[in-house]
Amino acid sequence: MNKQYKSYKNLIAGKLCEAIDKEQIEVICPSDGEVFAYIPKSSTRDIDLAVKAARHAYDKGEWGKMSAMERGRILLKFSILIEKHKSELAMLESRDTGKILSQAEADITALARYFEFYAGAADKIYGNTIPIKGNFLTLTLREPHGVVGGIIPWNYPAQIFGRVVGAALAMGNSVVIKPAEDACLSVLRLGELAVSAGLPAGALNIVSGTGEEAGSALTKHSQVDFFSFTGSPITGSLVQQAAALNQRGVTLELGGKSAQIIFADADLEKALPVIINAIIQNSGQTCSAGSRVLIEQSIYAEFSKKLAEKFAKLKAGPHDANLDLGPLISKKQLNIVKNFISQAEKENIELLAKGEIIDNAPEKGNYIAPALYGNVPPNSDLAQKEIFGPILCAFPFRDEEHAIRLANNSEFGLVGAVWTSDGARQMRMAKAIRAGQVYINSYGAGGGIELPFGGFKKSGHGREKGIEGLYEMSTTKTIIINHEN
Ligand code: TXE
Repeated sequence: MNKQYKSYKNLIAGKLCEAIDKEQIEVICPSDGEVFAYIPKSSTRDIDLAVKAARHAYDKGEWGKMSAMERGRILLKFSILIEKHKSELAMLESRDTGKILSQAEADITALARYFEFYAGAADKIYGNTIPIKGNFLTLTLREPHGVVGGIIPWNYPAQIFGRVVGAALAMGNSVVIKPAEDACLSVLRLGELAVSAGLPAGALNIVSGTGEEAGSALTKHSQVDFFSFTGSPITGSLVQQAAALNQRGVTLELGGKSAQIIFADADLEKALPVIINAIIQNSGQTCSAGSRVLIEQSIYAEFSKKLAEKFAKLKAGPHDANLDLGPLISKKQLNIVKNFISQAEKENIELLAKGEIIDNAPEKGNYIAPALYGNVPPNSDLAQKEIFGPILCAFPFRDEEHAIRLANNSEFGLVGAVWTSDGARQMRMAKAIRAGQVYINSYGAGGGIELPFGGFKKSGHGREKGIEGLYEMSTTKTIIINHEN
């Protein structure tokens, strides 16, 4: 281990600590391939300690007894503290994930907003009274699950931390987070800030390590009451199976292959940059990336040419070089994307345009040039699989019915977009698209903190963000009072 690099620590029971076995994982910068920090490589024993701390905080500690108003106040302090450390956190997130600095800054703004939003909502979640016949009064209470285990990925560590932890803590749960081994420095740093914000010991625990060891130990732990997972469908199934052994609930957010549908009557100039940004944002490593563009036949040639011209000018380089895209997270992800490109070449899928990697990009960085493919066969892997890279597939469509069929021809269903000036068509299309969020004449909503988010089909189940995110982090208790004399 090189002493000049910072060793980050787990947060367990309010204390920053190394893994019990003192093992560490090297943190590699995606821009230059160099090690620049270390994180704990935690084992089952560390996870067990964290779950016990969370259990104690919820069952017997200060956290479990705290009023919703007090919880909200602490979360607001945390939000303000995040804002104060915004540039430090953004730089850390950018270097750790490879995302361009402006994206990392937007992510930290969204992170602070999650805590602000859920701080305000903490004491505004009510139960109901239900009329039933006879001498009964029936009440429902919304209660926290207890201990929530959150497994978060590397593409948006800070934002996903915000949506999971903000909602879980606001509802009164205690939390154990296992962030991704590929990028989690912002999350570990947030553990330090949470202590400064006055979060009671054990309310939030953060334990880094591999998915196979620490992640799996968390999902199998019998003392965790509910899980939130964001990641791949394969791992999502493992998490769901492990949770099922203890009959625990899970929200799963498993990515997508989202379609952006553009009709001839749309404002094409307005749509163009939005459509491009929806796929190059975070170098395409976004669950809600708009990775398919469906273009009405009559404007296919003209619009795909315009897209191609813009694509050819896109530049990829280091995270801090102020370009359009940064590197991909890892060599593993780079190989996944390269394999899709080689397969597209073998299948002679039409390459309409390719951006560039700047000349002086470090050789050991994980760079990939953004690419636009045209007339993509609808059942090819390029059209069907989540690539998680800056690769956009274009398809022509004949009419509304054809556009809907193509859009829904996917095992995923996370997000969709429709570009048209016809109001009735906007609604028809929005209702027909099988996805959790549908944008009309836009894409993305600055993190969409207030908006329910989640998938249909293989994109997962359960909803995060907004007030629905709070409901997921709670359960209903019904109290039936017999007031007969
Ligand atoms: O994901 P994993 P990976 C997709 C994307 C990407 C692919 C693979 O297509 O190319 O998944 O990425 C933890 N028990 N998404 O391999 O394995 C792991 O440590 C419990 C989409 O990184 O799903 C990390 O914290 N946990 C996605 C988290 O799961 C386990 C974001 C995600 O890793 C585990 C990321 C196990 N057995 C990738 N194995 C999105 N929806 O945005 C791993 N983990």
